[in-house]
Amino acid sequence: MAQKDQVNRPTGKALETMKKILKSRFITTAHVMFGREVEELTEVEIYKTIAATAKQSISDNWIKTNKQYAERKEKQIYYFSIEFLLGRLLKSNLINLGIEEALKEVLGDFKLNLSDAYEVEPDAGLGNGGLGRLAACFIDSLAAHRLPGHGCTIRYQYGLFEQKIVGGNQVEIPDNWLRDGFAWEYRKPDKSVDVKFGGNAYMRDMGNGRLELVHENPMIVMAVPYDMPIVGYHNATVNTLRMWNAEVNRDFSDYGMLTQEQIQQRNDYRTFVESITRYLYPDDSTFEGRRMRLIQEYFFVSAGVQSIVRHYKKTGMSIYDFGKKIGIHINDTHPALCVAELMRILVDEEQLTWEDAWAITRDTIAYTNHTIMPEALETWGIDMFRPLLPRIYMIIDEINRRHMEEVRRRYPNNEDKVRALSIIQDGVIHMARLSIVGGHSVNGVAKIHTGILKSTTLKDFYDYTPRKFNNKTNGITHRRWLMGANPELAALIDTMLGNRTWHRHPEKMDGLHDHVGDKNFLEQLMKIKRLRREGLARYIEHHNGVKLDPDSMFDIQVKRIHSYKRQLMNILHIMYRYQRALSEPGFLTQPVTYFFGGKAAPGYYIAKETIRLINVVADRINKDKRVNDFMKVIFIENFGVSIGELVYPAADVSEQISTASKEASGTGNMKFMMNGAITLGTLDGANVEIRDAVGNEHCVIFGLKAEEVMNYYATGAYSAWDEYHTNEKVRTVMNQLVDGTYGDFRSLYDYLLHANDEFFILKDFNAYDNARIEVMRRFKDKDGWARSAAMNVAHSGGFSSDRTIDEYAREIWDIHPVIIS
Ligand code: NBG
Repeated sequence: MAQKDQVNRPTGKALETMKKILKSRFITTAHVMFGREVEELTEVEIYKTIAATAKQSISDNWIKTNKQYAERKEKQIYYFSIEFLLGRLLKSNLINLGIEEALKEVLGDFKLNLSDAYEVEPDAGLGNGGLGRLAACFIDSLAAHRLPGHGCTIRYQYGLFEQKIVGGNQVEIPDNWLRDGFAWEYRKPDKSVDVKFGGNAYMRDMGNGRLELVHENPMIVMAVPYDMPIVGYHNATVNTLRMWNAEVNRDFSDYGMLTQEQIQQRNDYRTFVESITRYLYPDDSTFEGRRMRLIQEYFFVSAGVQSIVRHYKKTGMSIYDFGKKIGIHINDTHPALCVAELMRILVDEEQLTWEDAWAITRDTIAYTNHTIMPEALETWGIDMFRPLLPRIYMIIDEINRRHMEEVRRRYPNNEDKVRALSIIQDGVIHMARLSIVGGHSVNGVAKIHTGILKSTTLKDFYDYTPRKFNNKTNGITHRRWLMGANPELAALIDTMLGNRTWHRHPEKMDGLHDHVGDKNFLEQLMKIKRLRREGLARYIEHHNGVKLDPDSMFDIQVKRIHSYKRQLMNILHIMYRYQRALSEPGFLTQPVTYFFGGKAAPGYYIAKETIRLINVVADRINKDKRVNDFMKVIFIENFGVSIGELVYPAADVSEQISTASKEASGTGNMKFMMNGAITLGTLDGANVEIRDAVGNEHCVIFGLKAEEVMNYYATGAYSAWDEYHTNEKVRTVMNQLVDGTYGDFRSLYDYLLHANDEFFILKDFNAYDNARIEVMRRFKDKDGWARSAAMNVAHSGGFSSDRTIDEYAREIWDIHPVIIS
């Protein structure tokens, strides 16, 4: 078994044979797709030819996988997520197929460079941040572990906007990622389903004591699936990510006999339908364009659940076994309508009793909560919801009526409890509550987060059904974030461990622990870190026109820009150090390059002002010769998955400075750690578990603890005004926001004081200052630092999404590996 789990790369004769096959496929593909010789292909055509060549290594296994799952009647899991932030796919597919090396050599024969082709591929940016990227890591791990699990999402025509910085400000450009077509998708029009909106729904008495649903005059939207193969790592498993596209109804061509009014109606209908899957909402914590968002949610939920039931029925298994054979996972509440949609199908279409349908639905569904931020906990007003989804509303109302009966039996004469547990309250539908009541499992994404859900955010539900609650700490795929992004480090780990078992069993990376005293290993590690800093420095010089010192300490904060993530605290602290440096020559002793990267939601003023402040300060400092040998500040434009692959490996310090209790998990923290950066962070989200894994000597923790933060909120005992008046460091930099030092940033100044510093930026400022001094002190001790970097790499295996997915598979989904042969 151990032998089988070894990852072997083809060598010698096997490699030659593989190259021969790939070469002939490559040439033929160029002929078939473009009618050209390889030498005549454009850059984009080269990329597409390589992708199509790779697809030939995928398709057989894809067909086999689907067939064998169906034949063996294995339980299947469907991961519903309104976002999948995949990034580029060519490289990860080649790595998973095990043909990257061979293809590199084949291309070499044509004087072509595989890494140039990688750069041509646009990012599939169908996500905002952590939530969408987590979904992408999960489907990678499912396939790697041969688990029968698939994704379900929306095929947005435009992904998350492209960010340009113009005059320091963020400007949003539409991300037309499908412009040149998407190489990895397969349109499946024969698998389309109809999704119904609006109209009038009611129960009609059939006269024989039976009631039947009538849904009159709904607007019908055709949902067309585009399937993407999800390739397992060095195995024959190929799962599916299904992306739904909204299209006008099939019989929509006959204009012959229409009146002007009918033509107008049809045009309105077309405009509506085409808008459904046009944009990804550029906000992962608040809601804009609410009605359209709800339409998107029901659209992909209804299409997805209908197609699952249809497929399931084809296998010939009984509908009563549905919950044993199918799992539907709802990634945050956006797909929460799965609960009601599955009930609708089982009751209205499959004619099951309510009780049977309800038991099946609860067996099928499980829910992950990703935030405690109140503005991100979705609710829908009935006045908007009901006209749009009349039948779904009726079902939710009935679910809630029965649920309330149960609650009243449990807590007689306790109407406070009833209100707290009600799915519908004061004219509003609470999606998290629907998800909890309609499923068998609720999980948070890091230990501390799950603890807060139980003790605070979802306390009433935890008390009511404690057994549903569990924790699944997030993870990241080490294949993309280490083996793909940092091949030199991966090779060093291979050498040190003497085998590649860790590729499949990342927890085996902890074998590196025995080598942290090995001078040679640490030297190699530091060499690789420098190499990666040089790479990032080259990119920045090209993009930002700023020359960096690759021997300076790279201190990096990359993530969405949000007040609770406290990029503002970071830049205020840089302003503070700069100002000290100017007044105290010799104050700076350690060269540091500070990096920021991340997008702000277009309507989020404070976040956009924070970006502007960072850029104004960066510009000032980078041009100031007095401090330049010791500090530079960089804003990385358009941060996303692909730029991340360049950034994480180059970091020395990983800034994870959210207000304790607010960051559910964070996953960037894991990407940094796995590449040997030291965490500078609060005890929030998965930072807590990172600290537990490496120990206090190998990370730097500071600031208020979650309980302290929650206590301040509960008692109101904190005053930003007092902090401002009593803390000189804070006052100095705050004043610089309004005294013209950097122009006018009164909005940020007012925000901090008027919102009573809701995220404790001023309160944590001194602790942050001390922590940063401590980090620099440690960085100067080269040997100690190298040891810390090594310890972080060594203990990062537990943060692979392979571990996370195994836990979901065993503890929530009850699915098992299926060997495809
Ligand atoms: C985000 C959290 C992160 C977490 C990711 C993935 C939402 C709603 N939540 O802390 O803010 O890492 O989810 O779980 O996007």
